[in-house]
Amino acid sequence: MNINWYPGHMAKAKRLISENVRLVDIIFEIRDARIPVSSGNPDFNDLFLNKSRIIFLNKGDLANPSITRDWVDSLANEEIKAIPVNSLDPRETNKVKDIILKTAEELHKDIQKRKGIKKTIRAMVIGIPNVGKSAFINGIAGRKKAKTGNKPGVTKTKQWIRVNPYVELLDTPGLLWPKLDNREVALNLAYTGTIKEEILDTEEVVHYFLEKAKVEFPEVLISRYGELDMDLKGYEILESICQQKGWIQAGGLADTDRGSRHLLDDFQQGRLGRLTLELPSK
Ligand SMILES: Nc1nc2c(ncn2[C@@H]2O[C@H](COP(=O)(O)OP(=O)(O)OP(=O)(O)O)[C@@H](O)[C@H]2O)c(=O)[nH]1
Ligand SMILES: [Mg+2]
Repeated sequence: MNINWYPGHMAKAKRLISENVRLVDIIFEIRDARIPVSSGNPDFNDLFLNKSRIIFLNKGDLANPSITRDWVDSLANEEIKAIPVNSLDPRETNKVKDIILKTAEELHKDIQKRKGIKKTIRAMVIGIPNVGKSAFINGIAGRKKAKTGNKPGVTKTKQWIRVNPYVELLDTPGLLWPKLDNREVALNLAYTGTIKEEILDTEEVVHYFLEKAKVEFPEVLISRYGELDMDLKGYEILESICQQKGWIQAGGLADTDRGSRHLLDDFQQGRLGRLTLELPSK
């Protein structure tokens, strides 16, 4: 795939984040629970060296819940605190808010004890594009303060949002992987909608998605699209799906352009069920 991964506004986003690191007490990293590895930008490790960090596995409602629990355990083994969440469900964001306020209160008291000042605790919310940073902040703050949207690149600049009298969250623009020489990571980011649709070859992306699906979760394809021959190649399965669904061009050929967009949307909206694409290593 030939994709311009790192456009100018990414360099700008990175600068903005690194300039603000010193202003914050803690980092909240938002990842996608369906791809907990691919959605963690390796740049963050350098940018946030020595800062305490909590990872939120967002879009938990779209991921396989038992694999999400495995991820939380596996990250805990590496001494990384990870918390699954669905940012669109107020019951879940309220629970997360309690955890955040408790952590902030501890920090607040600690700073007061050491320095004798009542300091506002500031957390920077970071993550790759479209992972749900702004939705997460809105969930925690309990109102629609940060603009969200179902495409990458919605948040263009930083924005502080107050959660309570002594806690503030900083919304930041999504930061893509610096370079994407790992094809599997690139594809995972394409499947989940991190990369702008306009610069993707959707049919190629869906071909690879079907190559994976036919091995790892064929029953999901069959239950959504009907009987399919899993010995076929990904793009041939796409053609069969188009035929079954009646996505046909004039002349009777499969409309794979339309079909691939439907299929990607079905996955992204959870209509294929709760699917996690990356497993923790045992
Ligand atoms: N199903 C589900 N959708 C979510 C969740 N969190 C966010 N979304 C959706 O994901 C899309 C992206 O959310 P945003 O909050 O705009 O993402 P962002 O990380 O701020 O994106 P940028 O600002 O573009 O980097 C929106 O359509 C949200 O409604 C979640 O937990 N579950
Ligand atoms: Mg945003």
